[in-house]
Amino acid sequence: PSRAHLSVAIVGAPFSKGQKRRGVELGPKAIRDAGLVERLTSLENAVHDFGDLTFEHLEDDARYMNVPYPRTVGRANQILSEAVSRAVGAGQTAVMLGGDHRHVVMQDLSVSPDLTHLIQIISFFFFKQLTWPSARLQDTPSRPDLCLIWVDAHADINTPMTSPSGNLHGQPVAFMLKELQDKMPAVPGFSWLKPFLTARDLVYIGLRDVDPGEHVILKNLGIQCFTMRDVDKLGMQRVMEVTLDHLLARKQRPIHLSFDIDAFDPTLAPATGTPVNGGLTYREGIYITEEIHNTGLLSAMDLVEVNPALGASPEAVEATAGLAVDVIASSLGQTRELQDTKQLGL
Ligand code: 5AB
Ligand code: MN
Ligand code: MN
Ligand code: MN
Repeated sequence: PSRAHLSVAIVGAPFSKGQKRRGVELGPKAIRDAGLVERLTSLENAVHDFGDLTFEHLEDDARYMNVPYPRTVGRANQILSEAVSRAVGAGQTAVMLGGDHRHVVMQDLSVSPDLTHLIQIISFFFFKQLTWPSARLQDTPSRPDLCLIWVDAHADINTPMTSPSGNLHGQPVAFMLKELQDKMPAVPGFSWLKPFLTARDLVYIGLRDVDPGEHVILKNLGIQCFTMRDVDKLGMQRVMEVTLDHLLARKQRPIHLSFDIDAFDPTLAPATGTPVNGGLTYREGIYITEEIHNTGLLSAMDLVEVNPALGASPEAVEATAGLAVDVIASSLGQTRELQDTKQLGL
C-alpha cells in the first residue's frame, strides 16, 4: 500500500427502498465488517467514520406513476446529500456506503462529485448500498465543475416513463442530468434536487444490461459509454485513458466515482440484487480505481448495491464485501505499484 494522506469521511446509507429486494440496507455494515476503516487507515489516511445515517419511513407515501416510495427515497437522498456536502465542504474525501444506487448518488451530488457513486445504490432499495452524486443542495458548497464516472452493469438513466420496473435505483442519473429535465415528471420527494450535471460530464464503464429507453437517451445525448464489449475490444488501459481525457482534458476538476458492485462479474460479486453475467474482472475494476486515484482529483465516491441477504453463503457475502473494500482502498491510495524505497524507509 502507498501513503495517501487524505482526510476521508465514511458515511453509511443503509437504505433499500430504491428497489424491491430487502437486504441492501445491510450493505454498510458488511463493508465495515470486512475491514474498511482499518484498511484505509493503514494507507495513512485520516479516517472519520460518521456511522450510518438514519432514514425515516414516511407514511402516506403513495406510489407515483410506477415508482414506489418516492417521498421516502427523496428524503433519504436529501439527508445523505447534506451529510456529504458537509464532509466535502470540510475538505474531506467522502465515501458513501450503500444501500442501493438511488440513494447514494443523489447525496453525492449535493455535496460534491465524490458522493455520486453512493447514489447509484438508491434504486428501489434506493439505499441499497451507497451512491449517487447529489450535487443538488443549494445551500451547500456545490461543485459546478464536478464530473462523474459511473461504473455499473446498468446505466441507471431511466426516467419514470421509460423505467420497466419503476424502481428508483434504475433512475438516479436521470435526476442529475440537465438535458433530461423536460422529460422528468415532478416526482414527490425530489423537489429539493436540481439537476447539476451535463451529458458530457459523465462517463460510463461496464455497461451490459441497458433498457430500450436508456439506449435512446444515451444515444441522443451522446454520452460517453464503455460497454463490456468496448472493454473487451480496447482494454481497460485505453478505456481509462479516453475516460480521463474526455472529462479532464479541458480542465482539472473534481471527480465523483459511483461504483455499483454489480459492475464486477457475478462470480466475484455474487451478493447483489441485479447480477449480470460477463462483468469486470478483479484486475479491470482495480485498474479503474488506481487510475482515478492517480489523478489526485477524487472528491467523493459511493459503493453501492452490496446485499448481504442475497449471498448464497457467508463466503459469498464476505467475498462481495471484501471486494467492495478493495475498490474503496484502491480509490484512496492502495496501489499494486512498487514504492519508492526511500519513502518506505528502506
Ligand atoms: B442498479 C433496470 N434497468 O431500471 C431498472 O443495480 C435495472 O443500481 C436497474 O444499477 C438496476 O429497473 C439498478 C432493469
Ligand atoms: Mn497516493
Ligand atoms: Mn447501479
Ligand atoms: Mn447495477
